[in-house]
Amino acid sequence: MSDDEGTKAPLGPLPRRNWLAGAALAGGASLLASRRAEAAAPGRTWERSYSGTGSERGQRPGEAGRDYRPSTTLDGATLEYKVVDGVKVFHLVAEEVEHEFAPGLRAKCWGYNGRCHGPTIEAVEGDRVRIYVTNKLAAPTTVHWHGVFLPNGMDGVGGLNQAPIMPGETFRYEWTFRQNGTYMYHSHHDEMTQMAMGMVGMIVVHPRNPPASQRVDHDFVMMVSEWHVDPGTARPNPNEMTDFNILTINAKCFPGTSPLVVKTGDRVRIRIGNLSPMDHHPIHLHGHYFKVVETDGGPIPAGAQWPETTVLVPVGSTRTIEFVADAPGDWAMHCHMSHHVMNQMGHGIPNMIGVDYKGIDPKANKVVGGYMSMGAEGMGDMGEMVDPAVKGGHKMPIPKNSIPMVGGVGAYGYITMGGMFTILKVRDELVGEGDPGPYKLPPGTQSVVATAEELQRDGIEV
Ligand SMILES: [Cu+2]
Repeated sequence: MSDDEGTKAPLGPLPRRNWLAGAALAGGASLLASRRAEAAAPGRTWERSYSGTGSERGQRPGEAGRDYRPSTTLDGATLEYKVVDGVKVFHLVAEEVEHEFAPGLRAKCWGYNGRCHGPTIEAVEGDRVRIYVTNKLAAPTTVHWHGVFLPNGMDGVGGLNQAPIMPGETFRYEWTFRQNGTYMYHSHHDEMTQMAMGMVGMIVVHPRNPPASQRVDHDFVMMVSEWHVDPGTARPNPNEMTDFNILTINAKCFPGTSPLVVKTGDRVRIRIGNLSPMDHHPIHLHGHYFKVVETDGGPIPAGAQWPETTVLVPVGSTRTIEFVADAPGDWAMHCHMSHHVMNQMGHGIPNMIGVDYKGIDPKANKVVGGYMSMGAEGMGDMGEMVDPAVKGGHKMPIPKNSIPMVGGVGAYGYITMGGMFTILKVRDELVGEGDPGPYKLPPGTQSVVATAEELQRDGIEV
């Protein structure tokens, strides 16, 4: 099948692989076929991407409820659209945004449509989309549609595929989605600055008429990222290469992240994208195993999926995981890099573990007023130093516009994690929307201090 034929071919509901088989039949002498012949290894095939054929008509615009179950971007939003002559029309506005990472920590970021990150763009395979991008920043910008098969001139790389969108200008992007899956969009002009300032977002493309096996009860969308905001300052520092001090899920750091609330037995999909400047993130889920079912390159055949509890999401990739939430409780979900589950204030401090600093503080205070040594038993108590919810309240002054290094208040004490951390809340019954509060543990199922009788019974000497 030539590209030309591709532009004329109606987009049917054929799954990708069937479509490819059809393409191979239609063009027996094609490059595709000759490449197949070269592929000597059994089971190995060459497949085409679909970019470069931009003028095909779209199908009937997919409708939420009828053609797909909408996804959920916690702490974010889904971009609205209208249908004009059978085309879904979206409008992204690049602009500066006052953003709150967590209560007490705000910064002037760059994003889209009044939020950071930008809203999730949601569509259905076969939809024709027209996306206007208005630049209200002081700097030029473009938008690249990561992972999407589209004509080269719509790919959004500033200078390479298009002129930059100058401040005040509005550009039009247009294509027909010829794939379903999880993709991303981001600035592709002065990427180092603009992505570090927050100019990223997710794209969800649902299959048309998915089989029952692909239907889920929850379809969550998560963009993970990392930032450097010096305590007391008001803007992310895009020049940072290594020392990120705000690690986020949908641009929120714990305790600012909203929990994922589901019912026992629900089928759950989580689409995770990573557009951090520098780091890959191994995202770990407690209490369940999941399967990685797709990347931004396409679906993973069922026979090639394997069980995991941690999925590494490299920079510039998406990983979609699916599982059955069959274990009631409050389950942690977080990046497993331990420096990625902390907030500001965990940087540039001396290692004081094991140091007996009694006697240091009075002497130091004569030279540096208000000096306080910390960290002799680690960093677990750092959050309590400033959280007014903790008995004793503010024990230590912190710079304006900054938050403690770790965590928030849990049902049983301080949660010594921050940053890229959230909670999967699985409940047998759900009343209303939103956070159901802490899980009530069934009696006798919680780890508690061992009794003398237990220790004696089991011959444990302490
Ligand atoms: Cu991480």
